[in-house]
Amino acid sequence: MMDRDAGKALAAGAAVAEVTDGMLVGLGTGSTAAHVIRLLGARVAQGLRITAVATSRASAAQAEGVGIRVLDFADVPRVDLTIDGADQIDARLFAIKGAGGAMLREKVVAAASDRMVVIADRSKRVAAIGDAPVPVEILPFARAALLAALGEGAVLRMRDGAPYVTDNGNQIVDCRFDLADPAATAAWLDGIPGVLGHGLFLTEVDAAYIAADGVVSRLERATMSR
Ligand code: ABF
Repeated sequence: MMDRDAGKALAAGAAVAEVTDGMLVGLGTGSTAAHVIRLLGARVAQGLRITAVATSRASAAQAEGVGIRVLDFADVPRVDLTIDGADQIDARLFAIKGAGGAMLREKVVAAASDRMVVIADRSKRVAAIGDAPVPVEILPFARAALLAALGEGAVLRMRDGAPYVTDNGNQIVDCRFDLADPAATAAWLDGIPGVLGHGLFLTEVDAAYIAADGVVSRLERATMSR
């Protein structure tokens, strides 16, 4: 656990080095992204001038707590650089995100970002995304119909005996999909009425910093496909 946390901090440090004066930074969610916020707060205390948007209330609160000025994303048309964690990431820079429940906000912020970087310890790096649950944010009104539509293995996420509620007031269904063709799965999900978002990030990630054995390696998207 200590080793994993050290890896998260190392990857976060590599990504934070990309942040320069004047940037508007997208802040991710989760324990890896929390290192980014902590490190950015330290740089802000030393004079770095940035503003930020956060992908969750928790990250906004942490950022404000360390002196980072957080803007309302509703007022922000573009973000310079977003740094976020993932549940799985592969060499194609396909990621599964959303174990933390924030993937809808994470995706809209990523889509509005000139550059989106994933940071992770080695446990997240896989040959091909697939054996992690794909979280799907749903309209609670359509819960039963969507559970049926999302197929075998779809489980409503619970917390303290009640459905988990996202920052957007919605619910999450954790799904098990055969991801032989991730783009087809993402397109299918995107087309289901009542599905508001999902954790398949296939085009959003521009680069990843992965920490293993005290060394950070960077994966960079080779082509301009966004
Ligand atoms: C966010 O937090 C999510 O997209 C992802 O599910 C989760 C990763 O959390 P952690 O960094 O704590 O493993 O980035």
